[in-house]
Amino acid sequence: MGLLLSPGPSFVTALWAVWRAGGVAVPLSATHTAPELTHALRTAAPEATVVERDPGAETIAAAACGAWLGRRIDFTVFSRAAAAAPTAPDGDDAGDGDPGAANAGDDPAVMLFTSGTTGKPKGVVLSHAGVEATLNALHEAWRWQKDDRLLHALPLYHTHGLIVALLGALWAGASIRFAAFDAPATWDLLAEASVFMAVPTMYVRLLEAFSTTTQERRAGWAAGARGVRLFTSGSAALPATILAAFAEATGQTILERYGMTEIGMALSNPYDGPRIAGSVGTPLPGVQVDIVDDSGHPAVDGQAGELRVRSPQLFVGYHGDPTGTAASYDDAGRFRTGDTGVRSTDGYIRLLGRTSVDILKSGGYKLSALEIEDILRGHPAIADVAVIGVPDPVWGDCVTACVVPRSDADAPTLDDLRAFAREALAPYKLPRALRVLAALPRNAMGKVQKSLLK
Ligand code: MCA
Ligand code: AMP
Repeated sequence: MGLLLSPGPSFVTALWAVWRAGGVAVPLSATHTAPELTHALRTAAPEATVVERDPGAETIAAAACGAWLGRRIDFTVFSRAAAAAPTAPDGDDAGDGDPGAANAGDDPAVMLFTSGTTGKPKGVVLSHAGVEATLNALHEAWRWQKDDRLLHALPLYHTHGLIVALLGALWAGASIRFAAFDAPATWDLLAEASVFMAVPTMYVRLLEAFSTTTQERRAGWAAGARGVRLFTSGSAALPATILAAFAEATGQTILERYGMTEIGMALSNPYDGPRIAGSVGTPLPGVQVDIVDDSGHPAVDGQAGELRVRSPQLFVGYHGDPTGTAASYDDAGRFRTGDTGVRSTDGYIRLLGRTSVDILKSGGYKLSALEIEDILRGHPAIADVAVIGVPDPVWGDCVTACVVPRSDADAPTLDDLRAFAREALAPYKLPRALRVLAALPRNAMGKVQKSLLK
């Protein structure tokens, strides 16, 4: 069942209904274009999609539905009045009802789309048992409590917002305040929260707002943040400068952790004990993280290699792609993350980057350079194109299009490219920078040498 609903009680109600009915939830995003949504719907083939009565969501769903082989999608509308309902049931009532049809264990629970190195996003299927393993690991490691109050500002169609934050809180019977991220408003709301989870870009934005507001407001925000028991960061590298600046502003040391849609959460700095800047900590309970050198041998402490993971949290597979699923594991049955890291003698792991230059992270969203190139290549003034991620203090990677124009006189501008690609790509995938070149550097095999471009 597709869920095209913005974060809030309607989403939670629909998610629970799908699970109680024994279905698989496929959270979708209204920020995605009709072609992107069509790809997700075509891949997941849900029997129906729950759509909010919101002009944006309805229009986009209608476009995707129409383009999608005529398969019928039921538009079930949830009233905004449901927003008044509490998000977490009272502890004593939580077990009410017959779990009869509900699935569990190895049954698929959710399909989340994530970008890969081969172009269009892949549907990652997670089981109830896998999700439960993530929740149990984090519940213990981060000391979730029933009286926690989570300030939720993340999108719900990815692991971070859906599983780590939303389900993490509900698993503990805690309560949730949904509020779309907006730096000043988020600062104000922190005064009522005990837990806040974010991607690094959000902390950058919070600090920008902090440094540009009045002294009085700054004091109020700092006091509010001091009452929060846990700030976490993940989905992309948290710069050490941001960790330090946030600690100076609020007295709070952000807890950084590492995960991936396919593997759930693997590494975390400790709740008690030193949270080390630039480090993603040690394996969570039940998780094995090996670091393997280029020839497949275990790396020694201090030696860089690829992170390989064995964990009860691992995904069921890429939907409809058994070959891709099998290829994502090594011979020892460990998931190949594509992330490079190094373990120091104290057991903490630092991430050094990704093995593929074609995977970018912008504001915590994973992007495929190839997916963006495929669209830009259709621009009539472009003869050749390569997309790279250039390090950026706000976004992590700045999506940069390196373009060879068909003629100098006709070279496209950044605005042209963005306007052209906007039809097909979500706003966060659009290029933010443009370099016009006479030719792209290629090796003897004709492959673009992206490291040279960078
Ligand atoms: C928004 N824009 C972006 C991004 N977000 N551009 C590039 N990268 C982005 N991530 C665009 C907007 O469309 C807009 O474009 C312009 O930037 C300014 O928008 P603004 O309002 O300033 O941004 P925002 O809407 O506040 O969004 C920033 C954000 C958002 C809140 C940081 O990107 C976000 O929610 N990121 C979270 C991603 C996430 O949940 N990732 C988890 C993946 P224009 O000017 O054209 O209108 S799960 C994962 O990674 C694993 C499992 C893990 O470990 O967690
Ligand atoms: P996704 O495919 O959207 O689930 O993104 C997973 C990827 O996000 C990982 O493979 C890492 O490259 C990256 N990631 C997650 N957490 C961190 C972190 N704390 N530091 C650096 N990269 C991270």
